Amino acid sequence: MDTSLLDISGAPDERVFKANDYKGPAARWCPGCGDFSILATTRRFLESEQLVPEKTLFVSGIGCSARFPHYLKTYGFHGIHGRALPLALGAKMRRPDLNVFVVMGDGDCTSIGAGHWIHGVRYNTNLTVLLLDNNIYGLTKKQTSPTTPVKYVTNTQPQGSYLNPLHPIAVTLGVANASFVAQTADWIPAHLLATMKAAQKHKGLSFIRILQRCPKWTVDIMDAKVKTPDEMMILNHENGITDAKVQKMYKNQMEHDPSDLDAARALTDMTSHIPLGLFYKNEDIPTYDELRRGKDFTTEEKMANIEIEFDRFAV
Ligand SMILES: Cc1ncc(C[n+]2csc(CCOP(=O)(O)OP(=O)(O)O)c2C)c(N)n1
Ligand code: SF4
Ligand SMILES: [Mg+2]
Repeated sequence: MDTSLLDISGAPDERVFKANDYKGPAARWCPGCGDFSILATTRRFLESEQLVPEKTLFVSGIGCSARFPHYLKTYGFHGIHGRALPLALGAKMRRPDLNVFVVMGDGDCTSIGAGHWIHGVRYNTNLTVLLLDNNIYGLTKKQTSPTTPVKYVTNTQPQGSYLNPLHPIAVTLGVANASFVAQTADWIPAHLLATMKAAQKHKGLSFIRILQRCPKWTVDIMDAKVKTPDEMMILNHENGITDAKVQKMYKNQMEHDPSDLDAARALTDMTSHIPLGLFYKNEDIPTYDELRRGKDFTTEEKMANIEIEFDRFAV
């Protein structure tokens, strides 16, 4: 580790970070991939919040989207498929001072990582989850994922996907302790940026589903949405996510109070439009860290307990 990056002096940090200061090596995604837009917006977000690079950690699993941490000059952990959340929870529990972000694809989060997704939401640890949802396993070349639309032709189900997709927002809203649940789109960077800023302010796990273009495998799914802005329904509320530019650009808007869980759940059934904005927020749910605080054993107590266990097996 480059220890010159660690400030242990306690002196105020006078550095000013520009979006380009967070720029890592050139990203290797297909031309037109929505991940580029999410990466560029993330750098703008890091600048706007002035997040200190060595205090910021991006954790991912496996997939095209999981390459994200490589392309940022912060700390990063490119983990294993479906396991980004437990890795991130471990890091955050040990180092609560870090800004922790989790980047997952729809396969990573809603398929192999589904158990961790549910319990990660329930733990409500203070971090931000970005679900980059392109409705397909991108890296492994067009395999059906749990968010692939029914009847959609893929390389694993060439006669069309058999099952109705799951709705990541509906599932998250069904988990105990869900405290911040939002939906946005990679091609509306102003909305994505406003969403990330709102998530950063939230105490607890912020879950953001980002509709993501994959021009290689699901071009028809997202292109239709990009070209039909009238399909979008912007959710407005004084406690929600607001951006004046977005409000000017999109004609369909509705008021939605993000403290209303039943209304948030009802929105996931909307078929006429795709709602974008803050579905639900609850600041009163304690984080796992808060619940645990003061209940931990000290190092000495842990050592003593281990000795007691060893003694039980002594022959
Ligand atoms: C344990 C394990 N199972 C399967 C794979 C193969 N694999 C790698 S990425 C991936 C799916 C990626 O899809 P998604 O999470 O949606 O990310 P995307 O590539 O679309 O961004 C799969 C099945 C793996 N790497 N490890
Ligand atoms: S396969 Fe799709 S998700 Fe993967 S890099 Fe290409 S466009 Fe992006
Ligand atoms: Mg995917």
